[in-house]
Amino acid sequence: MPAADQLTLNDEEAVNDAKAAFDALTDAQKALVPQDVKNKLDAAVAQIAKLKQGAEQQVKFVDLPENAREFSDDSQLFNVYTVGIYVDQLPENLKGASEYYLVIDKDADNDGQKDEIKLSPNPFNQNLYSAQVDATKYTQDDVNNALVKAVK
Ligand SMILES: [Ca+2]
Repeated sequence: MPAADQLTLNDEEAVNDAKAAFDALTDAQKALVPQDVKNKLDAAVAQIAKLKQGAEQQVKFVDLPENAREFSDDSQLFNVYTVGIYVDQLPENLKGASEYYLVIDKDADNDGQKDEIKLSPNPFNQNLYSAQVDATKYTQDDVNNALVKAVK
């Protein structure tokens, strides 16, 4: 097993197996396991949890529950899509953030980074965060496949 800071989510199964094997030991057997091995296992378990949390804080827009997202194609009239998320309907790990962004896998502004569009709280409904996405730069698929990023 690699050191904790070298772990990736590909190591999740190996870490879980190691943890399960350790947990299956009797207390007497556990006492015989050197402390540095226990520390390494604890660090690995914590690191995997951290990696998972990081990964889960970004969910594809289209993968959000249906009542947590709103998409309105206003491209005919205004050349925009209106995109919204309902915070109280989001998966637990996305709730309670101070800022939400739509991360689109395109670089229309040519800054070398994926484009991030900030979703702003609606002044009349704090539960709704929304943005108008430029339909001349992005397709509906771009929006559906965009990641909703929560910044705590
Ligand atoms: Ca960009």
